[in-house]
Amino acid sequence: GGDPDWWRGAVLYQIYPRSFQDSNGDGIGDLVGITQRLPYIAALGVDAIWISPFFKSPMKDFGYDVSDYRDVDPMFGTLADFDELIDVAHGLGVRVVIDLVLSHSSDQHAWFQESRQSRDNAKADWYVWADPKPDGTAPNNWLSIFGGSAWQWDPRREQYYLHNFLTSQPDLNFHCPDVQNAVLDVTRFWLERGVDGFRLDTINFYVHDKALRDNPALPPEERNASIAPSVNPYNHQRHLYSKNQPENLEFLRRFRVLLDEYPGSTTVGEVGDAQRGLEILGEYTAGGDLAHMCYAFELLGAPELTAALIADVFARVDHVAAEGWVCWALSNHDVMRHVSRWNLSEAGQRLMPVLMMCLRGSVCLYQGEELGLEEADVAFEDLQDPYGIEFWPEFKGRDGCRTPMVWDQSNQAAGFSSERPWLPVSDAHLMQTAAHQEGQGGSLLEYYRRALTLRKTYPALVKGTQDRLSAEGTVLTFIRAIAGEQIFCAFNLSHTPTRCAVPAGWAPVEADLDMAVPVGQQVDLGPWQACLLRHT
Ligand code: TEU
Ligand code: CA
Repeated sequence: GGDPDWWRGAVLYQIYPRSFQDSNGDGIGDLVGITQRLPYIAALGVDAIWISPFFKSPMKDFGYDVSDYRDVDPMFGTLADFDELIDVAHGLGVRVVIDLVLSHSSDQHAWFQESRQSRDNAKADWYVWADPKPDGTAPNNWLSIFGGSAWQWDPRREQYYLHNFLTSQPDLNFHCPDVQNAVLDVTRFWLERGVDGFRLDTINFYVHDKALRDNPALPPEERNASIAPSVNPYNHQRHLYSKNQPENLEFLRRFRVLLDEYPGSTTVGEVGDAQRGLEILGEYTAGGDLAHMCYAFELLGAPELTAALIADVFARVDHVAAEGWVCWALSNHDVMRHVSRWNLSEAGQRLMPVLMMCLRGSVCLYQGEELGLEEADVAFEDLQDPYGIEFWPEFKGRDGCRTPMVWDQSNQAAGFSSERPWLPVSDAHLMQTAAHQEGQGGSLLEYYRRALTLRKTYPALVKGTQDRLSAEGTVLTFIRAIAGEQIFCAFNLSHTPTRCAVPAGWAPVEADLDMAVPVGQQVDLGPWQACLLRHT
């Protein structure tokens, strides 16, 4: 029920289920644990949760390798647990978005097991199979994000199969109509169970070039200088043919037709593309018949957060996605937590939720960011992420942002589990538990709650336009506007106090968020301070 357009400007809370709450003492978070913590999430004031994959999986990529799309992994619970989770969430006014990993499955999926049997079985074309070159080597030069060739030899079929990620994550062949139909059936299965939408993993990888043309090398000037080829050669190739094919849009159109049968359902497409991310995002969300929104990597990936960077990103988004919709995030389960990435001061940490709540677009918060958690230091012996193990020590992998939530001080696992957690709880997190911060007006948790309330109070911040974007020195300013309401927003994204011009006669918004108050047509902004003014 409710507003079918709820997702536009919504705030989603991302849950990494392994690390949120363990309910049965096996050291691994689960669905019952999430359900137990839903009141906490509802009290944050978010509109929805996005739960990272909980489907049946051999867990080679911790659930992003699905072996049965229609069942819950026993580690996480049962379908009945999921139904209960949805009921409780909906009762609390929280919508539920699940994470569909359709671009590839696990090599343990029955579809792949059948496909690899022969070249002429019923599912022979469900994955991307190709003959070797005459010298026996891989069909082309495509690389896997997780290291090495994107092709794996299969001795039974005597062919290679494509895997853009781990060798245990074979890519489904979206050129095959049966594959499209099968994943749409999976999608309907979950819509029928009552989910409100999907985060779609790696949607720009669905379709590959049928001719299997080689990807060109990336010219040196376009390479990310911080990533040496020895660390990950993937970043030195332009992925022209292994992803972002025009047929992706045709599939997304079919996907959208299905979703439109369920009013109020939504999609957040993940388009990871270091080179053309925003352009692709624009293409994939334009026109109202593709993805509802796409997830932007620009803020997640930024090594430094500056006024100029945000102004530039927004200028580019405006141009490419006039009809589309963006979903922003500062942290997630794949990148270093932003407090560490940007080495934020306390004031800087507090400004982040205010900034996010003022941006045009939807927003994903990642579990624990509301507590101010830093990236955990995970020792090599404790590493779980195959991506980290492959590239250690140049790249330490993704475990540092996946350590358990810290709830209270009831035990060494900070209330996450009664037993030893699958990844160690970070000592540095122990003084930042939810229990510590709950009800403390000065805590970051309460700050997040008030920032979310701010967004709900002013409709311009949710669905309004974003005009007059400007970056001057360290100050970012813009105006959010909707019929009958305008909000002027200014942010000092630095440690240095500064002054900025403000519109005359506008009143400060009502919010207890340490904001600067102007004198006349000027405001003095302290380190990492905001000023928000409204005009009706
Ligand atoms: O991530 C896709 C992915 O690898 C990008 O986020 C990548 O980091 C980016 O494109 C770099 O440019 C998704 C999931 O979020 C991740 O956890 C999975 O491991 C991956 O897909 C494979 O399913
Ligand atoms: Ca458990």
